[in-house]
Amino acid sequence: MGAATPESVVTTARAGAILVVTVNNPPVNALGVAVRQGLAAAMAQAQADSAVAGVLLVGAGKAFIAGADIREFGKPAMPPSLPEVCRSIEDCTKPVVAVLHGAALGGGLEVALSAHYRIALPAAKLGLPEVSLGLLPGSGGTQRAPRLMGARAATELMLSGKHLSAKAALAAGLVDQLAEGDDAQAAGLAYLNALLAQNAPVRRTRDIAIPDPAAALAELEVLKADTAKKTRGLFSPLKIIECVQAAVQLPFDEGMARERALFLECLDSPQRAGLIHAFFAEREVVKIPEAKAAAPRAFATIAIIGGGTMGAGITVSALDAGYPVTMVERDAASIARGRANVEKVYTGLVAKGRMTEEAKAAVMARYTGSTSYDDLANVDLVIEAVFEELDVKKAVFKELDRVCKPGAVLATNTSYLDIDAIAAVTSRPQDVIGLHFFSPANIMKLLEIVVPAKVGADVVATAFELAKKLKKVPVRAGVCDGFIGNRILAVYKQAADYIMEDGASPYEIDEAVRGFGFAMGPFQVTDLAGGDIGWATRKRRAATRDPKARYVEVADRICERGWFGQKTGRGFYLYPEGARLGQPDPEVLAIVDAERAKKGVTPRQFTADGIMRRYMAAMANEGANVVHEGIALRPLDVDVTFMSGYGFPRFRGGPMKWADMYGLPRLLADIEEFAKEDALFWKPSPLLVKLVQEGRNFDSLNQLA
Ligand code: 3H9
Repeated sequence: MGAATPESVVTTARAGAILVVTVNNPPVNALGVAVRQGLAAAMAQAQADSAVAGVLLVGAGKAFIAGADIREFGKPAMPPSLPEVCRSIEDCTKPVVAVLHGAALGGGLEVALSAHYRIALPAAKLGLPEVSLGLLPGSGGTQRAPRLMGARAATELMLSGKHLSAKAALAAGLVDQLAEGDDAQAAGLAYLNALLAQNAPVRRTRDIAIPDPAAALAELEVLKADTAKKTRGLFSPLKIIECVQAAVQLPFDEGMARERALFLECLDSPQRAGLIHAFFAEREVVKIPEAKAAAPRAFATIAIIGGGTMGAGITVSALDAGYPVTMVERDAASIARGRANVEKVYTGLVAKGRMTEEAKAAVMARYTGSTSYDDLANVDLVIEAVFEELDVKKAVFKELDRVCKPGAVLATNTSYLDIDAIAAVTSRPQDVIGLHFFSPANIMKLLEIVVPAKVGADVVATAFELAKKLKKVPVRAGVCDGFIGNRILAVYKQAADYIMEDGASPYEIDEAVRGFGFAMGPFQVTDLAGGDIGWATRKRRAATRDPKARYVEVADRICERGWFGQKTGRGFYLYPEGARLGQPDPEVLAIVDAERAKKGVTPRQFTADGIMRRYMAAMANEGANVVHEGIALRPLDVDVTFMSGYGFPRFRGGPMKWADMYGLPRLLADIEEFAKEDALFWKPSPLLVKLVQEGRNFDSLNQLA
C-alpha cells in the first residue's frame, strides 16, 4: 500500500452543478493529514469553479468519517489543522451538504456540522466520543453542536461519548433529514438538488444563537457539579463543559479559540496517551498468531458444565449472545439451582424494567437443563465451570471425551489449574483450551483464553470468535499458575501486605490505590470476593512456600476469626447491617499491630506516593516477567487484562503503559532500592533490565512480527 496522497484519499467528481467530494481513506476515512489537505483543496476548487453550484461531502466504504486520525496524536501537527478545514467548509459561499452513513464521529461529525445541511442514512451513527480518548471535540464540535441541539443536550452527548442513531440525531436537531435506503451519494445528491432548486441559502451553524443563555449556563453549572463527582480525576470532561460555557458566553471565534486551547491541553495530558493506548490495545489484542494460521471452527450450540455462580454467569452470557445452551449438573437438585441462578438474572432485569416477561421467556426457551452427559453428544462447544479442583475437573473431561462428537471444542473455566494436565486425560488434547471468565461472567468483559501446549490453532481461533460473539475482550494467555491476571495480582497483593506490615494501614493502602484511579483497593477487593477463598489457597500452598520468603499473617488472623468480608459482615472492614461500604475496624488495626510486634517490625510512615511506587512496581515487574516468559504475547495484552478485568484505570492505559510513562530506568531504580529491604521479593525482571540496557520501552514490544 503506497502512502496516502490528498488526491488518493479525497476525490472530486461533478454531478451536474454539484461537486461530489468523496473521502476514501479505508478503513474508516479517518482525517489524517492527506485527507485534510484533500478536503481543503476540494473546497478551494468548489469555491473557484463558477460552474459548481453546491458541494456534497460523502464518505466511501462503511463510514462517513470516524474522526481525526488517532495515530497522529502525540506526533508533530501537520497543516492544515482540522478546525481550518472545517472553517473552509463553513465559509463556502455555495451550499454544502454532508450525507452521513455509518460512523460520523468526532472530527467526522465536526466536518458535517460545518456543512450547511445534513442528511443521514438510517444506519448512521453520530457522536462526539473524544472524551473516551481523553480529549474534547477540537474542531468546533463544542461550539457548533450546542448551537444545533442546545447547550445541555450537546454537553451530555460529549460527556457520555455515546453514539446517536440517525433518528435520534434528527430529533436532537443535529441533522435536517433522514434518507431511505443505503446509497449515500444518491440520497445526498437528491437532497442537494432539491435544496438548489429551492434556492436554499448557505446556512452557517456558527450564525445560530444559543437560546436563553442564562438558563443554559445554569444547566451547565449543574452538569459541572455532577461531572466533578462522577468522573473521578478525569481531565477532559470538565474541559468540555468549559468549552460549552464559552460557546454560550462568547462570540463564535473566541469560543473556537477557547476550544483550541483546551483541546491542546487535553492532547498534552498523560490521560490522552493512556486512553489512546487503551483504544489501540483493545483492537490489537485480538491479533494472535493462531488467527493467521487457522480459521475458527463453526459452532452453533454451547454446553456449560456446572450451574454455580460461574456456570450460570457464563450461561447467561451465551444466552444473551443468542446461543442455545445446555447446562449439565450432577443431580436434579443441582440443576434446579443452576436454572434458578440463570433465571434470577433475567428476573432482575424484568424487575428493573429492562426486559419484558416475553423476552425473558424467549431467552429461557433456549436454555436446557440436564443431568446426563449423554445429552452433549451433538454439542459444538463445551465450557466446564465446576469446582476449582484438579481431580474434579479431570473427571469431567473424561466424561466429555467419552460423549462429545469429534471436533467439539472442550473448554475449562479454571482460574489457576494446569490445563495441560486436564487436556492429558482426554484422547483429544488438540480440542482442549482454557476460557477463564471473570465473575460475574455475564457482566465482566475480560476473557483470558488460555492456550495449552497441544491445542489446535483452529480451536484458539474459535475461542477468539466465541469472545467476539459474547462481546468479551479476549486476551491470549499461556499456561502458568494464575495465567496473566491472577499471577500478577498475587504479586502486587503480596506487596500490599508487606506495606501493611511495614507501617501503612489497610485503609491507607486502599485509599492510595483508589486515588491512583482503581475502583477499589486490594483489601476492599478481598472483602468483596470473600477472605476464605484466598485463605484456602494459602493453606494449600503452605507446604510449597519458600521458607525464606516473607509471609504476612494478618489475613490469616482475620480469617481465623471467621471474618470473611462483606458476606460475614466484617473482614478488613466492618459492614454494619449489610452496608456495602466498609468502615475501618480498630480490631483489625490491633491485629496488624500485634503481627508487627511479633515480627519485630517498627512501623514507618508511608505517603500515598510511597505506597503506589511499591504497588505499581510489583505489578509492572511481574507483568514484565509474564511477557518475558511468553505467558502474555505482548505488554499490551497485560494492559488489556488489567483494564478489562481488574479495575485498572483506563486513563493510565494499563500497568505496562504506566511503566513506560513512569520511565523504565526509574522503575528499575525503585525496584533496586526496595530490594535492599527484601531481595527475594524484589527481583528485577530480566526483561525490564534488558529494556533499560537497550534504552527501549515496553511499547517497543507491542508490534507482533
Ligand atoms: C477526534 O476526532 C478529535 C477531533 O475532535 C479534533 C481533532 C483536531 N483513527 O474499531 P474497529 C481503526 S478524536 C485511526 O475495529 P468497528 C482501528 O484502529 C477521534 N484509526 O472497527 C482499526 O484498525 P485495525 C474521534 C482508526 O467497525 C480499524 O480502524 N473518533 C480510527 O468495530 C477498524 O476499527 C473516535 O473516537 C481513528 N479515528 O468500529 C472513533 N478509528 O484494523 C473511534 C478506527 O488496524 N473509532 N480506526 O485494527 C471507533 O469508535 C470505531 O473504530 C468505529 C468502527 C465505530 C469507527
